[in-house]
Amino acid sequence: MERCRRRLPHRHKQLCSPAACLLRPFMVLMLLLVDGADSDVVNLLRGGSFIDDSIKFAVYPVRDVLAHGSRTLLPYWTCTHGGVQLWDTQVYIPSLSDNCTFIVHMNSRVGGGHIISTPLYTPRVNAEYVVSMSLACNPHGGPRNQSLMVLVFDDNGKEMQPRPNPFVVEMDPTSSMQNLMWERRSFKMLGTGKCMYLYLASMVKGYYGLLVANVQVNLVNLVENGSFETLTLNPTDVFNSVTQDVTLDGPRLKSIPNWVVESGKVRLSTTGLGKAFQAATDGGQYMIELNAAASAGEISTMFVVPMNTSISKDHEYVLLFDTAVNPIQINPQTSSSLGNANTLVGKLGIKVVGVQTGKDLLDKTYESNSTGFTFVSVGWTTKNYTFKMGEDKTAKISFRSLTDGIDYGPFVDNVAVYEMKNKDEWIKINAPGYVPSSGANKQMLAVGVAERLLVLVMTTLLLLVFKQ
Ligand SMILES: *[C@@H]1O[C@H](CO)[C@@H](O)[C@H](O)[C@H]1NC(C)=O
Ligand SMILES: *[C@@H]1O[C@H](CO)[C@@H](O)[C@H](O)[C@H]1NC(C)=O
Ligand SMILES: *[C@@H]1O[C@H](CO)[C@@H](O)[C@H](O)[C@H]1NC(C)=O
Ligand SMILES: *[C@@H]1O[C@H](CO)[C@@H](O)[C@H](O)[C@H]1NC(C)=O
Ligand SMILES: *[C@@H]1O[C@H](CO)[C@@H](O)[C@H](O)[C@H]1NC(C)=O
Ligand SMILES: CC(=O)N[C@H]1CO[C@H](CO)[C@@H](O)[C@@H]1O
Repeated sequence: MERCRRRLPHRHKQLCSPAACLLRPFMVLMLLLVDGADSDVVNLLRGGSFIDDSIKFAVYPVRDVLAHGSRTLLPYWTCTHGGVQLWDTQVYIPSLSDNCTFIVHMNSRVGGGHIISTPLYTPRVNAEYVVSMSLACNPHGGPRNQSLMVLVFDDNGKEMQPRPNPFVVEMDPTSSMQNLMWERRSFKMLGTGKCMYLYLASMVKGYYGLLVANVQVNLVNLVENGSFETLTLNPTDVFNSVTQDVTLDGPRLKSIPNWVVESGKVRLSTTGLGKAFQAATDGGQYMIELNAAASAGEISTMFVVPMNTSISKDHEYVLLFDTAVNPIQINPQTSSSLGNANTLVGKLGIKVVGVQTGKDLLDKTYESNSTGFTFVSVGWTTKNYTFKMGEDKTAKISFRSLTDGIDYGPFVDNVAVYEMKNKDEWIKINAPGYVPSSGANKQMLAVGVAERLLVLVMTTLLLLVFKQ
């Protein structure tokens, strides 16, 4: 959000539609208040699960959040048209993968509702992001086929292109309150590096419509398990109960799926509150330290360019990862000439090698140090490097500590690779042409300027209320 805050006033100087000018003070205020997640790998959408612990479903497990009534209590989202309802997942059982989320019923007694998200920041310009959500038909009734339109707006109220086809869900007669038949639906969009909003509009008339849960926006990452969150440790690899880490070595070890310890030794450390170190921007539970047991280590992974994604071999790819240096250990022999015994200098070698050609596609070093950092504030930095795949369709990424003979060194977490799309080309390929799927509820969707204005003002007010 830091970047949202800096960008907005600057942008509006150059391009100022009447609505945007009016909204500017609200927008800036709102962005100052939102401290949403800013990592590339985790869900970028705040409040996508509609969770609000302050809401108690005491009487009847349906909460109206009619836009034009007094009870506009949809957490983080704003209802701008018609009405929606917030449902209790104790009564309406969510799918197993959507643990403990609230559910939004997109219709109410006044018909279909429209809701808009809080500002969403996709930091990577022209990277693909997936917008996904769980949908189910209302088990109590409604039309056989129910549809939901999802639009993406920028902060000037301009709709992002191409417009995705509406999601159409067919009623499953076996679906019930205890066993809702959820379907995961998604579409892709390009990152803009600016603030955007998701707009969900029910296209079903009447009281009964679609249920929505667990809305997510994630970067399309070509690296699998880039956050080291999935582990298959050997029974002999036990986390030390004090330091909360385990040393891994040898290419034969498959402790971290999709990763290999190429040489030396590395440490798998726990991250998060009460763990060995502060979590990286993924907020995950594990990270890798590239030194352990007096040895510099190297890890690697492979990624494949998906079919049909790269049209030109000149396309650029971006490697992202979080890094820092172990801040807790005192290593006088590696500290600077300044004589600060607490400073550890970590030097990281980063390489991407094309598998087909054997060429180095990227070869960099990055040096940083632990000055001023502690285990609860390790100074995580997200680095980005751009490279081209050329003729290669597969590549190997490796991270290596260049400081040998010591126990502690650079950290790596949250590794991601994405392709920088050519925007015009991408829009052409992905434009579905607006063809409503068979059975879609045909209803004109008009999202006027006034409505957008209302959305932003209401979002601002809601945030102010939430922050009290
Ligand atoms: C669901 O989430 C809650 C808290 O968010 C947690 O306590 C519980 O263990 C989770 N259940 C499953 C099955 O993951
Ligand atoms: C790639 O494109 C070709 C031709 O357009 C198509 O036949 C094929 O199904 C596509 N593959 C994928 C994985 O989308
Ligand atoms: C540590 O890093 C800071 C910021 O990059 C730099 O100013 C300082 O000189 C570095 N110290 C050492 C000992 O390398
Ligand atoms: C990429 O890294 C450079 C410096 O290495 C930095 O100036 C730039 O802001 C970064 N870009 C993004 C999008 O993170
Ligand atoms: C619902 O959609 C399916 C395809 O998803 C279509 O075959 C069917 O005819 C539609 N039913 C109605 C009642 O519109
Ligand atoms: C977060 C992530 O990418 N996890 C993956 C780690 O690797 C396993 C095994 O390939 C996948 O199943 C996970 O999805």
